[in-house]
Amino acid sequence: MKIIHFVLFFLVSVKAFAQPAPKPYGAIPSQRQLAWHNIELYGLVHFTPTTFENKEWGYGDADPKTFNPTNFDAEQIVKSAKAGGLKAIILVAKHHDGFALWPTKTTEYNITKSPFRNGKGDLVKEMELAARKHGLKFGIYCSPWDRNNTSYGTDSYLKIYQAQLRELYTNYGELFMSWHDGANGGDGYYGGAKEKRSIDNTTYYDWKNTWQITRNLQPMANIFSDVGLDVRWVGNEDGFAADTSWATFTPMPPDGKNVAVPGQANYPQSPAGIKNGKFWMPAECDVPLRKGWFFHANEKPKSPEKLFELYLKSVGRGAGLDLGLAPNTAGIINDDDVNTLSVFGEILNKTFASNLLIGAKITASNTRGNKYMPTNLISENSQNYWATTDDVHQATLSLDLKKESTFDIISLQEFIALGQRIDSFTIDVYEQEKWRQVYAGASIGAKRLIKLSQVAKSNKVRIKIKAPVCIALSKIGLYKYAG
Ligand code: FUL
Repeated sequence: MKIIHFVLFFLVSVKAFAQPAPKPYGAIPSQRQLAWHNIELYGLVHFTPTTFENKEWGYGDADPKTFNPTNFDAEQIVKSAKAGGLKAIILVAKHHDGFALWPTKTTEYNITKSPFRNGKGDLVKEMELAARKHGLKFGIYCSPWDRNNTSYGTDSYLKIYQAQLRELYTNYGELFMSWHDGANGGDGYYGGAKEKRSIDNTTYYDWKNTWQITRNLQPMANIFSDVGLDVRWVGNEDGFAADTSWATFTPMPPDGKNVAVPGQANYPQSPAGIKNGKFWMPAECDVPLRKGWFFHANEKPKSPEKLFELYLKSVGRGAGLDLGLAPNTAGIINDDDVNTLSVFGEILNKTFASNLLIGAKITASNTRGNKYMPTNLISENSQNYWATTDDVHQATLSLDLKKESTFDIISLQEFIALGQRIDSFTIDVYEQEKWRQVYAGASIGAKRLIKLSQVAKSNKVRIKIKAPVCIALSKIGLYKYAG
């Protein structure tokens, strides 16, 4: 008898305390994508002869001597980015004008032919070292389209482009991203030919093999393009994803085409992603701080409030925010950009400095077991989460703040290592002795930031969640906008 009791007790204990983790649902992120999700906010630096020509797309004919910043300061650029809360920098090592900012062996059209550091400079290295010194990750954008190169349009150019990627992948440490643009072919200088060269972008860059170089040399670099492989373009350069956003996506050719490649993709679906899409392929929202990607003295930076709005509409919709930074002709970030970045950074810091739920009582209508308690939702440990039992696909979280608090931002994060599971939720706030629904949404994903239309004053919040499978929610937070 005793043994039977012991066995029963053991089985009950196992069920209560050692519930296995929920099974993953649909496409799930890789380790490199999970690392990217943690970064959330980063910058894209454009600084080439095009800056000195005051253009957005250099034709490829600028004399290398025009690249002559009087006061280039990689640390000033990185520190400005850091003040704005940016966690990483992507440098445009070569833009469409074809000018290489590093001493490449692949083309004469490079920084050693400019007065920069008396022809001995390597701007990619300077940016990499500055980024690492200040704790930012580093990534690279090398434009496939090259309006300077005489070989562009012929087979031999692919070898040049791939050799450039190899140089960049081997000499600048671990890269968090390799950024691949969709602008392909057109008119250019092309070694003096000054003509229009069209390429078939479905085959010309041999993306399958080209990206294999990335995988081999930089296994942690997230490949960004219109069609992933790791991060997809959101489909606009305005800095926002759709209100309902899925990290999953299935790249498909547009109507009348048969191959989905950078420059040709199912763009109408890019802002929202595709629910239950084939691949984990979250969106990146790239948007310049000013109007253009390159510096133009007559343009002004966006306001800190506008940046915060874009942050809510990108990072707050499970995407990344890639903010274009444009050094001026001196080679530094302009004062007004520095100012807007640092005010934005302060707003971010102050707003999210303390979660009003710390110390609150959090209960759930269902819990999977001891390891998955709702208290995990406010723990520091990102590996902890609250989950329901396999058969429970709807649950309510009750948040008792113990005292009346003022808030207008609610943050929700799924435990995305197990996929994007949740497909609807509502938020109610208890005010004047009754519940008021303040929000109804669909997707959550890596992070969902909800800004209430009016500030709530309440001591109780209720969140109802639904999913086609059991729920796995990682974190929740209540905050007050500090702008
Ligand atoms: C675009 C390019 O054509 C722009 O010049 C810029 O580099 C932007 C980030 O990507 O597609």
